[in-house]
Amino acid sequence: PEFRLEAFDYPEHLNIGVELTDKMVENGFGDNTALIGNGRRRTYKELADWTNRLAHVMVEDLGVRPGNRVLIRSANNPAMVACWLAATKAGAVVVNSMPMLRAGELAAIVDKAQITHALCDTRLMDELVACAKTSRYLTSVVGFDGTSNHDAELDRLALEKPVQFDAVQTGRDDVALLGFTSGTTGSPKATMHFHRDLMIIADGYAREVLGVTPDDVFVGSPPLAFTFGLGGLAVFPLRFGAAATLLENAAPPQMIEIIQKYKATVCFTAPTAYRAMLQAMEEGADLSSLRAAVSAGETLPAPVYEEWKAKTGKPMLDGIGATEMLHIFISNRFDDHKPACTGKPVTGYEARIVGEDGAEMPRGEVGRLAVRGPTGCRYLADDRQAAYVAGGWNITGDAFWMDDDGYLHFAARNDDMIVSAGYNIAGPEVEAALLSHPAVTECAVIGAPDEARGMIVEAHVVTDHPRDDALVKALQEHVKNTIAPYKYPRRVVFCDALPKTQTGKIQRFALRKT
Ligand code: 3SK
Repeated sequence: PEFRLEAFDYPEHLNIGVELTDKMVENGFGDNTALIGNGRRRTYKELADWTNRLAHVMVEDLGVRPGNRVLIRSANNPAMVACWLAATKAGAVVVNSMPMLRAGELAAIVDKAQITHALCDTRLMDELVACAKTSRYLTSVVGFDGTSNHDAELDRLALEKPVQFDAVQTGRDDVALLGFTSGTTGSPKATMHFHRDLMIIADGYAREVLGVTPDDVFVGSPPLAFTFGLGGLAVFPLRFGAAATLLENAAPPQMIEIIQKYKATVCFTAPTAYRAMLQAMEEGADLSSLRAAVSAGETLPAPVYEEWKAKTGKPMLDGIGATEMLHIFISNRFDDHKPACTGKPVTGYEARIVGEDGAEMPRGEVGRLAVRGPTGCRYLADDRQAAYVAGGWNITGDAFWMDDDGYLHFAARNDDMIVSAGYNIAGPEVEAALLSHPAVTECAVIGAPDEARGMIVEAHVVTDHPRDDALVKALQEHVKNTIAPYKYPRRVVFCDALPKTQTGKIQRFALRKT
């Protein structure tokens, strides 16, 4: 579909829950499949009815009022999407939370967002109940059946309700969502997103870059609690009458099975999963239905990009987003892409590279990526707003450089830059070199203190090969032969797994502490 900037000109009253369900039915998509999960398909009409019944319960039985903050705790499944849409119809501000959070982590979110109501998959109740016991805000915790058998309190109450609901007339600039940052560093921050922001990411990125149509079937791994997942696996398909497959366990074998079964066309995941898919293709998996492979959340190593292109004939769409901006703001395009390059800003967004003093850097020089656009950046009650936002620009934690043609290239997260004997070494570049060695399954590169050089490059490597000195030597030689030799890892540490956030980002800071 054609992309038009004026698509961002939304009516004063806008409710994202209504837009993605009842409006879709009104626009003729009622019989299209909206959600696939727990072995069932649900049409847009069924989703509209389901969310309207749930919204009745929220208002009439749970006492949810416009502006109340409602927490949803679940793995990715249709019931979680239904609860999210229903809560927005009831005018609530939703916080989607990661299913694995413990009571203490939930308490920090509940306090920060002043959450009064929580909707929880009954299989995940214990930690939330423990959190509610000591909370001064959270007064209502209700269970729903994440397996979609409608066998929990919320579902039973909903069955009694009508399928029509007069949604709260929210304004386009009313807050709809609080996105908590995944916290690779420091304590989590909450970012505020309006109803219109959720439309913009669909009408901008998903329409312009992906060209979503009602024939698309989406699959992916990011949790819905992470805005990457909420956009890619709920907002984008539902905005265009397409179908979303939702997987509670979205490990590569499960995604591959779903891609083959439902002929999925658009995939959102991280490079590690794409590596597993490439391996599965070698072993005969047919992933030819995929027309768009979106990679974000982690640096896309050039070998993965190249191999994907060679095997599928299509580019992998590398992009960078942030919870602060809601979704992807810089991306490659199908007809405009380069290896080891993140692409150009999505329409509506601007990017520039700034130095420590905030001044713009010359082309080709590495600095901090600053971005501004219609979906951010607004922290909820956080003193760090001043440190991260200047003149409307969100100063990200990523080091990038811009080439002469305006393409943006990732260098490192600011704290992943290693200064060794006067050399600036970008950890991800060394990681990409290591990943091109067949013995390396996953790796993370950090700077380790060293008396002589200030810092040395230290690689943490997951491998299924024998972990011996011969492999260390082979990896070091491989890096020296792939990139400038001074960047080779002087220390190689083998490990069983890398520490990761719940959104799948490698926690290099945790390795620095070991
Ligand atoms: O790149 C990311 O980490 C990200 C964060 C939020 C939303 C989307 C993306 C890709």
